[in-house]
Amino acid sequence: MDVSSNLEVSDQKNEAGLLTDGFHLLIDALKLNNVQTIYGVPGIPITDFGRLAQAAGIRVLSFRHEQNAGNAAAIAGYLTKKPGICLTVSAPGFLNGLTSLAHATTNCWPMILISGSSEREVVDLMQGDYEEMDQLAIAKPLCKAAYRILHAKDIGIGVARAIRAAVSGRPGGVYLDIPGSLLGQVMDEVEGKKTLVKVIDPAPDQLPSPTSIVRALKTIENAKRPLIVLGKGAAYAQEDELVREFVEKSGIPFLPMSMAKGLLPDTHEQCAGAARSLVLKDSDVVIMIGARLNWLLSHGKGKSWGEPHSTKFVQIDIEPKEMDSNVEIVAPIVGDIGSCLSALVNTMGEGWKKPSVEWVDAIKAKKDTNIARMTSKLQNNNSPMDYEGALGAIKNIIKNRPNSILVNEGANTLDFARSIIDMYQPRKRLDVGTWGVMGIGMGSAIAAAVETGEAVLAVEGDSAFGFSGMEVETICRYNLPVCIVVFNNNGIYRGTDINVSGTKDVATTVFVENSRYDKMMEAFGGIGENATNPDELAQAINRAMDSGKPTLINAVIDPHAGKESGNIGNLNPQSIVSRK
Ligand code: ADP
Ligand code: TZD
Ligand code: MG
Repeated sequence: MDVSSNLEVSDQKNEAGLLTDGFHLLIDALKLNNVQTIYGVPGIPITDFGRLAQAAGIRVLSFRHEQNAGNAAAIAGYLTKKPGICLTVSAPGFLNGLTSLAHATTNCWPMILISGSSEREVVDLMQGDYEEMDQLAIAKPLCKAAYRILHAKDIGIGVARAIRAAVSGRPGGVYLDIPGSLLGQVMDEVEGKKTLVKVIDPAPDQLPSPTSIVRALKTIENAKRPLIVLGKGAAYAQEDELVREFVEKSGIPFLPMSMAKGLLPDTHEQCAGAARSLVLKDSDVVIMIGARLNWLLSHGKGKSWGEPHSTKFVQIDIEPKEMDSNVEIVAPIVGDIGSCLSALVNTMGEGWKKPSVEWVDAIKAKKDTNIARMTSKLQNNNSPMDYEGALGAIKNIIKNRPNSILVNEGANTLDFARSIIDMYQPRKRLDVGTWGVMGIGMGSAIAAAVETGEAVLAVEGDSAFGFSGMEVETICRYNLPVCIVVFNNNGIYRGTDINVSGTKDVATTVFVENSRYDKMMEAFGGIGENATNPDELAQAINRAMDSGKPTLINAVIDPHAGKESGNIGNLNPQSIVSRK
């Protein structure tokens, strides 16, 4: 199908007047709802749709693999509070995008995966159509909602449903199935226009019950060692000033989860990030704000929570089912974070008693000790680099460039960076999220640059980078201000593992020694650099970020420096039979 023929459709007339078609109705429906960017990969049956959307003023960014386009859409949803849109072809393209749709859903980010699909009549009789697959059925268990549009007159309502499902309540991923034949369906243009729906108030405020606010404040008032945990739901909500007001008015120390770092600066005097183990173990009342008591918080129980002493939980979440998911929540507050926090702040009153000096001082002492212990390690200029030296350099860069967005994935590269690099502004740290998924790197970096216009620094393990590395071409093609630093330790966790079988294959975690990832960027016209010590690394990053040119720095990391699975090695099952 050639694009000019479709462009002409809307100029064709029937007896009643001008005609439109599925292509144009879908574009009009998206534009009416302020969709500005589509992330995808072209092919049958959506190639012309992408062309026409681009012609109609939507920014359509083509990727090299749908999973990366999907990860871009997912993080766009997180950054903007509007559904990120990913567009794919049928069966294999759809499946490639599905991983990121499930990732968006798991992380509570709004995203819509729009996939073309084959002829319904043929698919349902399993007659072997081109890329035949019952995509709707497959998507359903992996996302928040899944819809299929069969008639051009339903495109408006279908798009509206998808948008509302993605952003209302707990946000998540939505699948929208677009059979190829739908795009070609023709209808009267005026009638078609009438079918479009602009979603009004897509994510309405959800006010907490006044009783829940009073109950929560009573629990907090009686606490001896209270703690606030800020999660990425709080960052997503974009109620940054209210978060600050509640934290500062209450005087309660706060612990940011990974992607909530910077919601308040990590250098804020109430930040307990550098005393994480202590505050989890010793706190008696914990106020969860947009964070779940999942594996990342040891499910709210056990030794790290100081058991046998029991912690009481207050929880603010928009999803009622989240309450009591792992442990009893003594004071559930169900509502959106803005409404809940403003109710709390307004009900607290002026004479609010701040936490005891002993609690605040104990945290401060622990922070000071931990920070002092790290300081000299972060200043080393070793070659090859260790994680502390390399990340010490990057810590200073983010301090001087707090607007930039930090993308981060890997194992050691992730865990060390999370604890070493302070963040100063909300939604500037984008990482592997709830699943700890490798491969979010380049999709996140691209969407971050596109959606915010800020410079992006992607700190990537060499394995992690490999999952989306081909998108360096995409970064060069769109000339995005992305600087990638590959922490090259020759492998997964470490580059020193040995294959004990004696065959010639290297161990399962080991990559080609001394690779030069920087050459990949040069292949597409970007800038490649090789850094062997922290000073060189800092200079190369600063050059890249000053220039705004696509850059990849191969950072040579000591292959002995990492640990198995970074900080979460304890999650590995152990065989009782030792390796020979
Ligand atoms: P983290 O990984 O940072 O701990 P999670 O992803 O586990 O954070 O938790 C985020 C939580 O925030 C989810 O339970 C989600 O329902 C909740 N949430 C998302 N947006 C809002 C909002 N606007 N208001 C209240 N809760 C929200
Ligand atoms: N596949 C996917 C999609 N997600 C995963 N998390 C993994 C595999 C398993 N995995 C991790 O959890 S971290 C990691 C893998 C493969 C890579 C770690 O190596 P790295 O980082 O080079 O990125 P370090 O610095 O060498 O530890
Ligand atoms: Mg590595």
